Amino acid sequence: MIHWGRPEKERLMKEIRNLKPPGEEWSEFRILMLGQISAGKSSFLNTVGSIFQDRLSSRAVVREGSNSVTKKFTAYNLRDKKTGSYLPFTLCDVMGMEEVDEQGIHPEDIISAAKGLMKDGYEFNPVSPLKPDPSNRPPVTDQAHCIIYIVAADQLSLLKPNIMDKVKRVRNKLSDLGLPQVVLLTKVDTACPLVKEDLCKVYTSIYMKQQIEKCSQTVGIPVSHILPVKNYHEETSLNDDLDVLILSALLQTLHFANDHFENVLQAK
Ligand SMILES: Nc1nc2c(ncn2[C@@H]2O[C@H](COP(=O)(O)OP(=O)(O)O)[C@@H](O)[C@H]2O)c(=O)[nH]1
Ligand SMILES: [Mg+2]
Repeated sequence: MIHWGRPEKERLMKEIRNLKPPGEEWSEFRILMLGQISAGKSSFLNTVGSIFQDRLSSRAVVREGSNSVTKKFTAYNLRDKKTGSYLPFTLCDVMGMEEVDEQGIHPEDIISAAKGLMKDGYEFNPVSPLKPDPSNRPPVTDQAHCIIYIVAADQLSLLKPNIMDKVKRVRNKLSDLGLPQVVLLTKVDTACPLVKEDLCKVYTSIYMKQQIEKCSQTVGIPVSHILPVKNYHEETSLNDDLDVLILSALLQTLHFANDHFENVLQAK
């Protein structure tokens, strides 16, 4: 049974603000966001920020058009209005992936970012990836604990084969690092008119179910790791049901990150 509305939103917010990674070394979950440009990475970050600020907030630049605006590695810490403190996770935004090899984030840079080798503010160069210093052993706290692929639900059939090849290549390496991976399927409103009318139909719409299965096959990630969301994009105020959908996806992602911590701790 799925719950919607204000009480569920508050329950999810409480659960998220009280999360803490297991073990002594870590104080927060570090989540790396990847995706084709315009998939809604920056919008997702702003939506999460808005929910915890209780007002529309726009930390990352969202832009129309085809070129990636995000050119720097940026780790965002979001503040919780209720407690005044930072939330227990960091969302890392990177340059978008593009079809052409000389454009968009270089696959090697994705791996460097996941390993914690990239400094905040690092400027991406699509033709020349970061050359990590082999002696550099970044602290575990700088490493990513979960990867989010942001995929636009209305563009599933437009996912470029070359981008999918890049994703498969990095996916294998990220899996070798033991990192859990999820897909945030954004723009469910544009993909399905029924959902646009009533967001609560997102889990019951047959069309959405098919899209989730299609996404699972295309990206090679199990259906249980594909989380549908809608970001704020043209709204003028917050909406409880939209917030529930976003917070559910975020909480699920943080649970997967927590599982990763448990694996790392056990392997010690
Ligand atoms: N309808 C709708 N539009 C969205 C959603 N998420 C993002 N957008 C729009 O998609 C465009 C690209 O979003 P952006 O966050 O800049 O994508 P990025 O390149 O991945 O960072 C912008 O025009 C957003 O307003 C969504 O869930 N629904
Ligand atoms: Mg962006």
